[in-house]
Amino acid sequence: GNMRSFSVVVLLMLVGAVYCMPVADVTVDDEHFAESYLKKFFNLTEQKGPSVRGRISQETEKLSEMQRFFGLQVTGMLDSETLAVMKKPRCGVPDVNMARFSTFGSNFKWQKNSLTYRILNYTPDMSRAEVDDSIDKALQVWAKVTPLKFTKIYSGTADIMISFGGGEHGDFYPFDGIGGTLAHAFPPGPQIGGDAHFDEDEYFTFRSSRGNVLFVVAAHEFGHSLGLGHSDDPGALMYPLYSYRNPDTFVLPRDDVNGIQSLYGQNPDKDPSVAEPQPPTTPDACDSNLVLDAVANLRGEMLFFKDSFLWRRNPEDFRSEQTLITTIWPEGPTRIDAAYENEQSDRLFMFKGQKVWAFSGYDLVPGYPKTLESFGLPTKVKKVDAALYDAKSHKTLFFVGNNYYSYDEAREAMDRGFPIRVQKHFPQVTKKVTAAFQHSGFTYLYSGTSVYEYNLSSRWFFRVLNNNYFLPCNNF
Ligand SMILES: *[C@@H]1O[C@H](CO)[C@@H](O)[C@H](O)[C@H]1NC(C)=O
Ligand SMILES: *[C@@H]1O[C@H](CO)[C@@H](O)[C@H](O)[C@H]1NC(C)=O
Ligand SMILES: [Ca+2]
Ligand SMILES: [Zn+2]
Ligand SMILES: [Zn+2]
Repeated sequence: GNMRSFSVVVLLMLVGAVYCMPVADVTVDDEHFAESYLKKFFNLTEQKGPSVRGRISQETEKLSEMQRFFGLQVTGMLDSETLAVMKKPRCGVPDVNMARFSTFGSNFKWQKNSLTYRILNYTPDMSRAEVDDSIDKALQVWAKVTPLKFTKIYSGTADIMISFGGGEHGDFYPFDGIGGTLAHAFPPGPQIGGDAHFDEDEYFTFRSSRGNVLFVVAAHEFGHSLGLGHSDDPGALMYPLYSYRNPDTFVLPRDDVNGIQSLYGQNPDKDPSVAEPQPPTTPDACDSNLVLDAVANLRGEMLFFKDSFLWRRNPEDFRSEQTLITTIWPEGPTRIDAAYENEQSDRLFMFKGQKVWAFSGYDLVPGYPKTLESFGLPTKVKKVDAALYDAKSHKTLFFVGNNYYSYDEAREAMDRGFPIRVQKHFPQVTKKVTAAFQHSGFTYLYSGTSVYEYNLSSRWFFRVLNNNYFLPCNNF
């Protein structure tokens, strides 16, 4: 039959949920949950007949596919890390055939550049004006980089019909109540094709990070309405998991621009004299010129920060998971200067300019962000380049230009006799310290792409390493 009959409905959706911090055991309920997840998003099919072995091998295969897609360790087994990713809020559209950007093929693109849209009903979570503005901005995200134009209509059938509804809402894809799926949309085509549905059991917001920003969810769904599938690039708008993004500064990432332009081409009306912000790209751990913004520990994991992203790595296994900082800390800063964990107080500090954020787990500690002065750093310090918590002495070292300061965590005051020139105590480091952390009792000072290994108490220098010593390049 014709692809457009939607015998295989390629539904796309965004999902939201809890990030993994503590590790929990996998229960029977979790196994059922995982099975329905794989059916919904990875085309796990109901196996007919009594072959239990066939069923198990298909589940293992689909689970491995899911783990590969999300950059998890590929075990084919349901572990707590995999389960935590399954429980994140996401889009309802399946993740089959995923790569960097994906499309449904040229059969699933609009054959015209002028499209209409209509908002059928409104969510009570926001004012009507906020909904109108969010929807309009979300469509403009795509219009900016393509020849597509969107016109709003108030009656009749539009190409893209937009509605809010909970549970069973008129198609064969009922929503699942609060959590899980946030929305779904249908690829280009007649009737339901192009339409976008939002789960009314979710809480949508205009720009608050406490709730699901409607602009972000809608911009993602409209990607599907225009013919894009999901992307496995964790920075892409078309990544299937929801992350908070600031609507006021959002720029469509490079992977999504490449995807939509592969279907529709560029915007011919773009004025080349107007400087537009460049589409952001996702940092690559395999880039030999990568200079990290900050490195820190968090509850036994290693965190490597770069731009709006971080990689998390459990030191026991040599692979890392990349995610947007705002996926974990919606209230956190991006493009940070430095970070460290105080293991005793179980707090993670992030520095950007003269501001400091403190997090306890996922939560911003009340009273933050504060200023650098709250640590007793002189006002002339405009930013710190790196911060390091020494587990032995409970002192935190702040690297600022060619100098460093020592902060006594117990006294909550700067130590006397500082700043000291970095060169005096760490003569091997000839350029600015750009990041720092400790691991297994050793101290690591990053300077550009090099990592200097020391024993801090004896100031004994061991060796120079490179970024990939701790941050694995997974593109084997
Ligand atoms: C899902 O799997 C079935 C059989 O396992 C296959 O026939 C079908 O094409 C698959 N669908 C997609 C969208 O990959
Ligand atoms: C660092 O040096 C101190 C003093 O010489 C020593 O006691 C300690 O074991 C060393 N630490 C490491 C990790 O080698
Ligand atoms: Ca839901
Ligand atoms: Zn989606
Ligand atoms: Zn629907």
